[in-house]
Amino acid sequence: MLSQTMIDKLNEQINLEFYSSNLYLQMASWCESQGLDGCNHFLRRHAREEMEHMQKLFDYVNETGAMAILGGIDAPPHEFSSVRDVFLATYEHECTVTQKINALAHTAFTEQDYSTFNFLQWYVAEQHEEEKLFKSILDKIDMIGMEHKGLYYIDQEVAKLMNEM
Ligand code: OFO
Repeated sequence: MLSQTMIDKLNEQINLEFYSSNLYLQMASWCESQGLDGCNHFLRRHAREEMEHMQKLFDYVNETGAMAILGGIDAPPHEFSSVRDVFLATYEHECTVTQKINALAHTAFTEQDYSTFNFLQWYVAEQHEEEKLFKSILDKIDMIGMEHKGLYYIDQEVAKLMNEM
C-alpha cells in the first residue's frame, strides 16, 4: 500500500513523462520542418519510449491499489535556433528528470517503501542511459560542426543511433 505522499509524487512523475513525450514529439516536428529526417525519426521514437515510461508508472500506481491521476500538461517549446539547441534542451531535460527520479527514490527509501524503491531502480538505470545518449549526440554535433555539410552528417549520425535504442 502506497502512502499518499508517494502516490502524489508518482502521479507527478507520470505527468512529467507525458511532458517528456510531448517535448520530444514537438522537437521531432521542428526537425521535420528543417528537413532533418534522421533527427525527426529518432525523436519520434524517443517520444514513444517516454510514453512507455509513463505507462510503467501508471500501471505500478494502479497495481498497488491506488489510482493514477492525470493532470494538465504544459505545452513544450516549439522554436529552436538550431539542431544543437534541440539536443542541448533534451540533455538538460534528461538531467532534470534524473533529479526527479532521485528525489522519488529518496522519498521511497525514507518512508521505508522498499517496493517502490525497488520499482524505481529501473528508472535510475534508464536515466543513466538517457543522459549518456543525449550527451553523446551533443558531443557528435560539436565534433562535426554545423557548417557546410555538417547538418547532413549530424542527421546521419543521429539516425544511426536508433539501432542502439
Ligand atoms: Fe527520457 O526518461 Fe523518461 O522522462
